[in-house]
Amino acid sequence: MPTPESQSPNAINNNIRIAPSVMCADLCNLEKDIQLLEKSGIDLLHFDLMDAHFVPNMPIGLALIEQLRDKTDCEFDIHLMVDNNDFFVEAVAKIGVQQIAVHAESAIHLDRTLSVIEGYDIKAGVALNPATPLSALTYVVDRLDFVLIMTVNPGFAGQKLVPATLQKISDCRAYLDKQGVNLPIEVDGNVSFENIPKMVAVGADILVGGSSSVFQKSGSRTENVQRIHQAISLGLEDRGV
Ligand code: S6P
Ligand code: MG
Repeated sequence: MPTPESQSPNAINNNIRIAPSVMCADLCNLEKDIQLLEKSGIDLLHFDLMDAHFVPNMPIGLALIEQLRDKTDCEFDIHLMVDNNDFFVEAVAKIGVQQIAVHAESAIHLDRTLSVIEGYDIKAGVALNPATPLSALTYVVDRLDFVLIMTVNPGFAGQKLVPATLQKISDCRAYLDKQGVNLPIEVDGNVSFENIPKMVAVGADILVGGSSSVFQKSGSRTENVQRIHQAISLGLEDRGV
């Protein structure tokens, strides 16, 4: 049996996973930055795919994701912020990714799109904007492998948490419990050292780390990931774990 010292920090931290947001990385030295992150003990890489239409930004594209696929063994977590979900699902599925979230607000045929993702044997998630009610999950919950709660309005890094989203994470956990499904809740937006304990305490499982944590300029990548683990431990204490 592994001793606590030989376990990964994530095993110790109740399998709360850290997903650095690649759009916040050093894009001119990305391969090096990703290698640094891998050594720091992160769990998956979060890619924000935007089309400058559903959201007014376009930080990274398909070619970049494809080239990075050969450079790391990390799981790829794709967050689609696009109008044409089906086009991007096909494209990233061909590259080889492990999970994809589509926004309920942009997916006109949400059930079909989720079943296409499932057909590729990729984990499927629904992303919800801060103002979108949890009822958007009602008729698709059986198709889901995770839920992505946006804690800022999508499109940009460096924003402040939308305060009501903390209650929303808690409500989402209660909703999933009531449905009898134990899905991970991913949180994305201002997942800062200060906000992580509160998010974890109310039920967050996958933390997208951006400019306010993993990539915060005051610390190295390794120091920042260690601070995240400390913040997770605080949140788990509050959760009673
Ligand atoms: C925003 C995007 C996010 C950001 C991340 C940035 O639309 O989905 O993944 O990259 O939230 O983190 P931070 O700490 O700068 O808010
Ligand atoms: Mg994102």
